[in-house]
Amino acid sequence: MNNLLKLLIIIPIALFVLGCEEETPDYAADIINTYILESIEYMGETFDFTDLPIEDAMLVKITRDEAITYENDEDHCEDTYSEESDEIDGVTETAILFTDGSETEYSITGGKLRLVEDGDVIILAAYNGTVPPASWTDPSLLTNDTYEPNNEIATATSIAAGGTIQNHYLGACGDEDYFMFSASAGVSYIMETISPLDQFLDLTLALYSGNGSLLDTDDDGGTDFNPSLYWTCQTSGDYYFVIEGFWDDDIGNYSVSVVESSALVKPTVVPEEKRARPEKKIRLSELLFN
Ligand SMILES: [Ca+2]
Ligand SMILES: [Ca+2]
Ligand SMILES: [Ca+2]
Repeated sequence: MNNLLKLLIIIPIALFVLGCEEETPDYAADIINTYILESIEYMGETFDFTDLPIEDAMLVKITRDEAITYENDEDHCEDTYSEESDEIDGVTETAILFTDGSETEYSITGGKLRLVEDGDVIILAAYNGTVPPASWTDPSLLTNDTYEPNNEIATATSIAAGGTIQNHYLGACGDEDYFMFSASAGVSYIMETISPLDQFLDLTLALYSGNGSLLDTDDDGGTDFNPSLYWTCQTSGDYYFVIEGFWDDDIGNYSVSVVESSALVKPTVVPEEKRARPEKKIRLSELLFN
């Protein structure tokens, strides 16, 4: 066979092979992005995380070589966060293949990445913020409580004793929310909090006089794990109360109010032993890429 003939045969074959390679879709490119966990369907139950403050969020960065999950430290007390990498071997049309032999099914629905693992469905939405978010490395930065700072009497939030409800957030570890209200001698007041039961927030309340002496406290006198304090004012003036978590990892939304009570008799509060709280949320990263 002469050289020209050889070339005529080889060139089309080479072009065909190259062409095939070019046509292999780059599936990885479709999913390379940074995401925020939006919801999980776990053992048949759906958990929606769209309203979570950023300090409780889980972030996922997918690159060509790895899937990295980021989570804040568990009780948000530290300036640390966790970062867990799973090495990616390849991406097919329907699955992310990891170097340890495991794989996660995926699809892209409405611009969101939908992962399926052991029957659990994980929805990730694109995330444009910084990784890690500022509040993960600076626990003093709260993202959704406009009343901060209020961690001491001097910066207490004013609350009217007329039943106005304020929505607060018990944030970073050690967050204390101080309130100030004006009370009149002879009038009784009820201070109480309400929190969504699914947050398992266990709040406490302590009442102080204007000079900072402790007058009374309550833990679970209200509904669920919420405090409710009934108190009769002896001397007109400004009074303070502080809302805190019973546990170090109590974090979440609650509402608070102070109402004048016209009740002539102090409501009977049945003393109750401290109730055990259900185990808090599962560590989200444990559900991913395992
Ligand atoms: Ca707060
Ligand atoms: Ca505070
Ligand atoms: Ca409590």
